[in-house]
Amino acid sequence: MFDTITDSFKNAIGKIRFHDDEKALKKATTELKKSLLKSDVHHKVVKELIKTIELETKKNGIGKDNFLAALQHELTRILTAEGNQGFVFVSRPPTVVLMTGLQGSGKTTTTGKLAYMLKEQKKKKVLIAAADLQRLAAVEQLRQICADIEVDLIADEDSSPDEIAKKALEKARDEMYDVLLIDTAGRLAIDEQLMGELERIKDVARPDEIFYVADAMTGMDAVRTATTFKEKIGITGVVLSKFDGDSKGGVALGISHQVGVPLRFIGSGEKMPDLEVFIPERITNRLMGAGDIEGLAEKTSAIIDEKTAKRVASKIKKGQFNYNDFLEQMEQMKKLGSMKSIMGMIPGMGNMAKQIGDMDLENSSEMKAIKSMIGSMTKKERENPDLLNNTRKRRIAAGAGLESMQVNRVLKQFKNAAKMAKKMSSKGGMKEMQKMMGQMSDQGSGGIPGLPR
Ligand SMILES: Nc1nc2c(ncn2[C@@H]2O[C@H](COP(=O)(O)OP(=O)(O)OP(=O)(O)O)[C@@H](O)[C@H]2O)c(=O)[nH]1
Ligand SMILES: [Mg+2]
Repeated sequence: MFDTITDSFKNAIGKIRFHDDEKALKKATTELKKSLLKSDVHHKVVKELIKTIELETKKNGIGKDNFLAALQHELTRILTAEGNQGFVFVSRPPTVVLMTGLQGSGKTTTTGKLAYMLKEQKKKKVLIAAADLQRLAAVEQLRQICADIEVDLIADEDSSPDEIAKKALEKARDEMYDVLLIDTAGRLAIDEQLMGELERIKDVARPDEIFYVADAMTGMDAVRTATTFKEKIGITGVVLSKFDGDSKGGVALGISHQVGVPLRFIGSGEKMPDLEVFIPERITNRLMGAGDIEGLAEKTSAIIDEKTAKRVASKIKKGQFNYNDFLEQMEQMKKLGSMKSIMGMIPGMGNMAKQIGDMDLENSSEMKAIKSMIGSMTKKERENPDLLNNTRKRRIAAGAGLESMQVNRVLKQFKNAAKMAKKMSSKGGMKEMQKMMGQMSDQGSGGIPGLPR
């Protein structure tokens, strides 16, 4: 997320020294301007941003620190719009959210992602209402999503959308749900019929929030349609979906400021964990290459429980990390979402995130081979792979559809990895790790050994 923009910020910052003159400042802001425009940030937003940064830096004295401070300050200002940030719960539950947007923008997927986030990270009881009766398979799609994430659904193909909304609200109140998310039908374009339907749902559901889900890949259209929705039915938040497909990313920078409604979440993939909270200060840090430790901690703490983490750490230290632990860790990793978005949150790892790209660790051929291999092993063998003799190795290879050689290679790799992890977890191990990371980023685009690019 924001790789290109973060890079261009680095370039601009590099043009100005600790103490410098107006010419250098001009160079830096020109560079900034050029790259922001190239990233599709709206020209009016860019102009405003540059002008303020120049003024502020001059006022405080031209130099790197003041330039950075001005950039940080101005970015946060542009990213902030009046209203709530993140997900806000009302004091008397349920918090009711109406999900709106054009056809195919990602409403249903985002509804599922939000429910998943609230359930997993905030431990909330969530109800989803299927108020989309336009598209034939819409209810079925939502049913599938709800089954996957184990969230309750209220649906009834024979009722009108506003009747469903009414029933859902009653159910949510009676059964003490914390949150009710109402998924609605999309239209190809903004028309009276759609707005009428949304108005009727709004009247009965009295939502605390109305989210507009915009497809990031539609660029400036996302800004235009969000503005129309704001004027016609009054939205309180924007969610940018499919941000993973928008390599430039500039729309996210300008949209809150342009629409006058805060951007609340960003969809960064097709899977349920692929939703990021958009908090301006944190995004500014990320844009300036400082990562987002707060966001990372929030994401991981709810998913990786401390007890398991400690148990695994102690096993690693003792060199006892085995295939059962490995499978368990892989399951937990899945809940964190895409590797790329996680890497981007770690300070200094932005570059690596770019190299990893859209690699799907879970579905990579290596991971598939390892998984099917582990599947063919007995519980005892998973705990202690040294038990495997050649006959068993051949059997396992046959069971997993692999060559014996491949099985041997994976076993060896795993053993080495466990050894390495043991070493790292010892005193001074972390230092070595940092040294290694340092060397890797010095290589620039040299890539990570062993990882496909
Ligand atoms: N890559 C990517 N795909 C997404 C994201 N969000 C949604 N999609 C995909 O976009 C397509 C449409 O998503 P839906 O959630 O069905 O969209 P919708 O707005 O509910 O569509 P209608 O109900 O037909 O109006 C699906 O194939 C989703 O998997 C995202 O953040 N990233
Ligand atoms: Mg839908």
